[in-house]
Amino acid sequence: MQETITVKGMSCQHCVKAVSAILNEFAGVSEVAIDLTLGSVTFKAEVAIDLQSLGHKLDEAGYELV
Ligand SMILES: [Cu+2]
Repeated sequence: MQETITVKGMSCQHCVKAVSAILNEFAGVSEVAIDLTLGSVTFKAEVAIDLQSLGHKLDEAGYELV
């Protein structure tokens, strides 16, 4: 399934890489695409990912899952 989330705090390609890397830590996630202007992160997930865990990891990296 395709999912789209909104992440606050991304401002450059470094952020794109960092957030992509976090998403890719989750099993079954692929095709992560990030729109910096919108702050949107779109990805495919074979299984539902744990949004609480994702939010925690993003928080640790200095971003916020909205
Ligand atoms: Cu950045």
